[in-house]
Amino acid sequence: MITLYGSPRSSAGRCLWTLEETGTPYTHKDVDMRNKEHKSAEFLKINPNGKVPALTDGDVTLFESMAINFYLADAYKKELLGNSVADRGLVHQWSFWASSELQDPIIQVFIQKVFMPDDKRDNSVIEENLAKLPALLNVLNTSLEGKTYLVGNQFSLADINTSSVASICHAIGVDLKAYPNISAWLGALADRPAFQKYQEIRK
Ligand SMILES: N[C@@H](CCC(=O)N[C@@H](CS)C(=O)NCC(=O)O)C(=O)O
Repeated sequence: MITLYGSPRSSAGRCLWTLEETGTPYTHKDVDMRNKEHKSAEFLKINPNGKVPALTDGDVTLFESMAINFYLADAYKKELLGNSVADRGLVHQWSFWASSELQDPIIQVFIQKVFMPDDKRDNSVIEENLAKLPALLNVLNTSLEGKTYLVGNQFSLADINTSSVASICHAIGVDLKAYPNISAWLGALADRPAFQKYQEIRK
């Protein structure tokens, strides 16, 4: 049986969405980060980084949300990996791009705006990282021109992994109306039944 650890409002959210897309039964265990459950000896056995998400599935134990998503797709819904060698390359490309290029500036702003108390907030970090976003969002917006999905005209992990990062823009006050293809893509993804089930878990 699969167990996914972590709040749906954390990086575990993209794994919960993927689990819903696969239709595979699973157990969800929230991890109480306010009470430092993610640093407990018990949880550190599952993820020695002391972070969520983590996944166990029989003998398999994994951390890193996008690696978990690749495992889930490979094990339970292969079409999410892309249907050709070229498409699988592109699914990896977008997932690595989202985690290594797009995510950091968005999270830097998120930390300052959402977690930092007013007296500790560093506006220079916010400005510096907001300034990086137009170039990145333009790459994504242009790549989505005339397309419903990022890769091969078919829903894949590229959409889950990339949109789960891009959508954090809403929480940091970046108006995605300036990027109409991204807005339309996020809207179409939000209509997916599996996404809506994941949203129910978030409530
Ligand atoms: N690259 C990791 C990031 C994991 C991560 O930073 N998770 C946050 C919650 S979104 C966390 O557990 N933070 C607790 C900490 O850093 O102590 C992934 O995608 O799984």
